[in-house]
Amino acid sequence: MKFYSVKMRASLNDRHVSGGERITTEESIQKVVSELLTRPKEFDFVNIKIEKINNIKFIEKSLDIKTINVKNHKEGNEIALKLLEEVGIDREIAKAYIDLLHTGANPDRENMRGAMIITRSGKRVEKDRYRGVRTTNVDFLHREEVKKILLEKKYTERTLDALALSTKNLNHLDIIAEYCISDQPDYTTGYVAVNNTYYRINPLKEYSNPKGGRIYFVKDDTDIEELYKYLQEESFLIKE
Ligand code: PML
Repeated sequence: MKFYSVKMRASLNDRHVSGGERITTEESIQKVVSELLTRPKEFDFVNIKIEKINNIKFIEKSLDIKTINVKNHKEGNEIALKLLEEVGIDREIAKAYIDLLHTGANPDRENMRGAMIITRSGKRVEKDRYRGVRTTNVDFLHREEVKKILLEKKYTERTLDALALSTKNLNHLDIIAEYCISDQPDYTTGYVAVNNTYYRINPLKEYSNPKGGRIYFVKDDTDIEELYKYLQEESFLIKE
């Protein structure tokens, strides 16, 4: 079977307003393009890129999801730090970078476009502190079925996309953990992905905070070039 990557990004007045990506079969390209085009509420520019994937790989199963409801984002972050400590990430190191993410992690103290990469010993190693690294080219083989199951459990489409992304991340042996909060001011549920589990922590950030992003915690001897190639170029479908 042939698979295609379909990517959409829309902007208004030169500001990014919406984006999305799918991996789909040849027969479903039109349907997927139409669906993606319903995402931006308003735009003056939209770019749709469709590319054939020559070497698709499969991941058998997505991370398990566990939801942790807490009183407030401070309690949520305490739990996040404990989960990270359990896989050997130093509490002070994790806290310093998490605080940075909540207050703007690029050199202008705005959001980065992609993720920070932090080694276990605390070095910040992404190649560009504005761009960060972006995990792309991942989707569920049966996206609509997985989406239905997640929505029935009162999760959101954001969970679906984030679960795919973090499943690809943790499939790489050098990524020990991921921490994520949305950059949407009203979306306060975040997650920590560790030990094959996507811990959905609600809330993980303060309501109305426009800052957000992702941190990938990696082994000290990670080959950064190879990691970028894996995250940005290799294509994966998650079977279930
Ligand atoms: C969830 O609801 O499971 C958390 C999703 C966080 C998504 C962050 C983002 O990509 O905006």
